[in-house]
This record gives sequence, structure tokens and C-alpha cells, in this order.
Amino acid sequence: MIKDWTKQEILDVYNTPLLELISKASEVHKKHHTIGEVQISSLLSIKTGGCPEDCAYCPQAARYNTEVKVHKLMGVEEVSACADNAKAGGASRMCLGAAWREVRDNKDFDKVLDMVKTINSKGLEVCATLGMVTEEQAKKLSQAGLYAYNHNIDTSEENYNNIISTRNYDDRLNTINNVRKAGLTVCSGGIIGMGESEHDRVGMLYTLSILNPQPESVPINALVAVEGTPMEDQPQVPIWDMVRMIATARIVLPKTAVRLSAGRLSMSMEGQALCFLAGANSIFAGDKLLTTPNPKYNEDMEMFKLLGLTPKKAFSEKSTDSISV
Ligand code: SAM
Ligand code: DTB
Ligand code: SF4
Repeated sequence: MIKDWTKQEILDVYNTPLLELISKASEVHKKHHTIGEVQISSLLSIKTGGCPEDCAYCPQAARYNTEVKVHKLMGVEEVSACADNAKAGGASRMCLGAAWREVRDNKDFDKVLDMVKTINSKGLEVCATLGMVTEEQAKKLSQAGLYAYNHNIDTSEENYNNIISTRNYDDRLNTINNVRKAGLTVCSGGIIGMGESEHDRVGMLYTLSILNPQPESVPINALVAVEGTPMEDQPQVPIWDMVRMIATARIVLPKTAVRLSAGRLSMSMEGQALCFLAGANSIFAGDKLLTTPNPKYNEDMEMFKLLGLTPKKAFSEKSTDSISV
């Protein structure tokens, strides 16, 4: 049984003296996961830019003047070749991202279903992040072999309208619900460094913690402040905030894969090591996230060697009490 957390309890965890917090998170991590085992996900932007939404952090929103070039949906062959590369590099999961507000029932969706089938047949877990989906669409993705659907809540319910005005928190929660009903695993997390308060960070973790079941995977992104977006001048997130956020996520979401997601390029190896110690057990590897750079693949492999990390195999479970992610 996973404990029901109150916001106050999560806030108390978040504000625990740092070394004590890391130590507690590490204990929880050991109990539910294999220390040092880290899932490698590869990320591919299959449709880039030109998005009608106004997410203040996002370089792909059409209304902001960023350097992102709009690119129509990629072809299945090209995506298949990228999946081969990702697999050869040790990835166990491939995540396909599209700059869409929502999925529409058209030829492009059929093409995405083909991509999912193709990648799944290679033995990789396939994840997609395509915006809002209906239960029907989620079922079609599931039938095509999709393993997980990523749909971030991004921040607290209270702060949501300060960041995005073209949809609301309930729209996000509805899609997560549709994904669950279709039997897919849920990947949902958010971003820190957007000017949110500690209460917003805690509120976001609270919302994730009360999802029943809890998400199998929770990405914690440090904002990548991109020129041309309303967030371009946000200061970089201190590594200590990232460690605190990851440790708190690990404690309130004990069985979940906590992903140290965007922002790694600005983190030292020592900083990332603390994140792994605090319970992070998943990363995006590959030179690019969706549109912004990520650490070089070779440097990540050096880090794995140095810290004694091992890539997690696809579809593997640690023990009977941990959910496969
Ligand atoms: N359009 C779909 C959606 O919004 O759900 C899928 C793609 S969207 C780019 C996926 C997630 O990337 C967002 O929910 C957000 O959490 C994250 N993201 C986007 N831009 C980011 C940035 N500049 N820094 C950190 N995370 C970012
Ligand atoms: C998530 O939480 N982070 C990833 C993935 N899910 C899709 C995306 C990060 C994007 C960072 C900005 C960019 O590269 O465009
Ligand atoms: Fe569009 Fe997703 Fe970017 Fe929002 S986060 S602007 S929905 S691509």
C-alpha cells in the first residue's frame, strides 16, 4: 500500500535538511528499485514547431519568435532508422514527441500508429507525447503496441493558468484518465524553474501522488530557457532544487521511475550523481531532446561508467512490488 500524502506532509519532506532528505530518498529507492539501474529513453521529435498552444516555456509554440524550424510529420522509414540507432546505443524506450495540441483522427495519426508498430516490433518500449487524446485514440495507440503515454501536468493546479491559457488543468487530467482507461502506462511530470513557488512544486507532486494508480514514470524537467519564449530570462534552476525535487518525488512516488529529464546539459556530473543518489532512475539520452541540446551520448556513457550505472532492459521489472517502466 502506498501512503496517502497531504500537501503539508509533502512540503515537510521537501524542506527536510538536504543530506537527511537524500538519505531518506535513497532508502526508499533501495527498497523498490535496483540501485544504479537507470532507464535510458531516446527522444525523437516527429513533428516539430508550429504548435497553436501558448505554453510559456515552449520553443515550439507558433506564437513565439524562436529559432525552431517547423517540420511536418516525419516518415515511418526515417523514424524506424532512428529507433535502430537508439537501440544500438542502449536505449530501452523510445519516446515520440509531436507539437500538437491534440491528436486528430486523420492520416497523420495513422502514420503515428505505423511508427508505434514498427518500433515495438524491434523490442523497444514505445512512448508517445502527442497532446490531448480521447479514450478511443489511446486505445488505438495501445493496440498498435504503445507502452506509455507522456502527458505532463507541468506545475500545480493553482499556477497552471499563469503558464498556459489555451487549455486547463482538467484537460490534462482528462487525457491522463483516458490513457489509463486504455490500459497504457502513464508518464506525467513537470518543470521547475518557471518562477513557481515551493508550494507549486509540492502541489504538482501532490497531484501526481493522488493519481490512482500513481504514474509509472514521472519526468522532472529543469526549464531550458529558450530565447524568444516568455521564459527566456528565467534564471537557471539551482542543482539543489533539482535534487530536492527528485528526492521528494522518490519518497512520495516510491515505485515510479523518476526521470532526470530536460536541463542536464547545464548540470555537472557531480550534480547528476546526487540526483541518482536521491532516486532518479531514468534519463533521456541522445544529443538532442526535442529541439534543444542534451549531453553528448559518449559523455553520458562516460558518466555511466564512472558512477557504475547500468542501463535498464526493456519491459523488465525489479521485483513483484515494482511496476515495469
Ligand atoms: N505537445 C505535447 C504536449 O504538450 O503534451 C507534447 C510535447 S511537449 C514539448 C512535452 C513536454 O515537454 C511539456 O509538457 C513540457 O513539460 C516539456 N518541455 C517543453 N519545453 C520545455 C522546456 N523549454 N524546458 C523544459 N521542459 C520543456
Ligand atoms: C518530458 O517531460 N520532457 C521531454 C519529454 N517529456 C517529451 C521534453 C523536453 C523538452 C525540452 C525542450 C526541447 O528540447 O524542446
Ligand atoms: Fe505545443 Fe506541447 Fe509545446 Fe505546449 S508544450 S506549445 S502543447 S508542443
